[in-house]
Amino acid sequence: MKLVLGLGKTGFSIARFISVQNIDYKIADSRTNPPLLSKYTNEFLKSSPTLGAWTLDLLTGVDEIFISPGIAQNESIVIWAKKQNIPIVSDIELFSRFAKAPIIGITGSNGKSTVTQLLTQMIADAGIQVAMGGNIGTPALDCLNDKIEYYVLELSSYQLDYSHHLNLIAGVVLNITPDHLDRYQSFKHYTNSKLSLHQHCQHLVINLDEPLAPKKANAKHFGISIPEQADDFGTVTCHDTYYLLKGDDILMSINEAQLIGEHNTRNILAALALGDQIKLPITSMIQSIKNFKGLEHRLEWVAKKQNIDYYNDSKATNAISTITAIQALMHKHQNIVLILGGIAKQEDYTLLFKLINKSITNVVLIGQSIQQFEQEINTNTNHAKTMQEAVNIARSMINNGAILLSPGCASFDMFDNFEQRGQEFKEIVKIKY
Ligand code: UMA
Ligand code: ADP
Repeated sequence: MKLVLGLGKTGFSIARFISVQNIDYKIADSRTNPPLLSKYTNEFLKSSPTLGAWTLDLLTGVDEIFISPGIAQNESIVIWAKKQNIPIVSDIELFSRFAKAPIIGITGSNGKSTVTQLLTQMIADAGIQVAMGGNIGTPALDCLNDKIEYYVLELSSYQLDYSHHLNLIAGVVLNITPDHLDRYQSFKHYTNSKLSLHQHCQHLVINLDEPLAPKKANAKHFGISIPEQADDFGTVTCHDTYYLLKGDDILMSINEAQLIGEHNTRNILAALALGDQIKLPITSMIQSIKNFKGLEHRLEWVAKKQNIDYYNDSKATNAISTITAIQALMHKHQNIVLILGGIAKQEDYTLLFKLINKSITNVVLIGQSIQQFEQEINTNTNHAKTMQEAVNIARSMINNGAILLSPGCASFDMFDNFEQRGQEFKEIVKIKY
């Protein structure tokens, strides 16, 4: 008997998949009212999930556990199962056992979704049937389809922690900066979790600018400098413009891409290197880059109104992604008002505060982190209780330049999720201004 742990998107997709395979299972969630409970009981009339605090008897008769990524390794059920030597497996590993087409895995602290989406587009543009899933939103098992020729999966460290055997044709750890430190004993543990992806890949792509990712002789590399090897990807600057390179060959000017900022140049290089690992035609990949508009809520340009450009970077939920957004816009705009705050992560925000104090003239603080952030920021600062108030205040602070929503924090104190936070910002900008 299998035990499915968690009744969110992942648990639901596992239950649906293994019931089609006629595999005997039971399902449990430590929440008394998990988000997909009614959907589950409507679809699986004969199965009643065990809800509420974990109990040891859940493990009786269980030979394998399929676990949701949100369940941490220090949860009692995980500790008990490990003591009893019951294998604990992610939905990604289960997927990998059944997928008939090659799988590409993308992890990293930031940029995963952008690279996953861009690479998927590159594969589709090359006329190949491709499916995209994993941490990006669609559970991997929901993507399984015999017509698919490639799978592109965004993988979180949580998913990697429970994945012991993945068969990936290619993969990349984009970058490693502190995140999810509430879930890991230390940054080192988090780093190891990310780097565990390497053990699953036939062909590796390595970011030369990431000191924590060890260089490998047979990998394809990318980085901002001129590539040392003919097969690697990099850039060269000429008259203040970046050009993308494969070896010595100039591929395109970065100005022809719609994505902005050096971080996105890195994301593009990563996607190119992965695409090259599976032998996609370079010309087709270049066209895909030129057409790619980027993802909603990631440094998304919303509108220009009365000399002010509005950007929605609601997906920036940690310090480094807000730093990245500021650095990307600093080159375009002299005046930037930053809307910042929410539930601060357990990480060091010092570098962000330094950058703000040096380069940002006005900040509007929102959410639970107001007091914590206010003590560190010595530029002109205001508070707002709602997004509407935040935009109103930001608007009153400048006559030209940019208003950037890049909270650097989780959204749950004021919103359901980062999508709702970004959506509200965009609606206010579009309707009220
Ligand atoms: N939970 C319990 N008890 C349980 C099961 C879950 O309290 O028995 C809690 C978790 O602690 C967590 C929440 O419920 O706070 C959701 O966890 P889940 O594992 O049920 O989540 P799913 O709905 O299955 O969604 C998961 C990913 N969620 C997490 O990793 C927390 C989604 O990534 C992913 O899109 C989805 O599978 C499909 O693969 C979201 C995410 O926030 C976007 N990921 C993190 C990130 O990107 O930073 C890693
Ligand atoms: P993820 O899926 O890893 O969260 P996204 O592609 O959704 O990454 O981007 C999230 C945020 O991270 C963006 O708003 C952007 O500010 C920042 N970001 C994106 N790519 C990078 C990168 N390569 N390096 C640093 N920050 C990045």
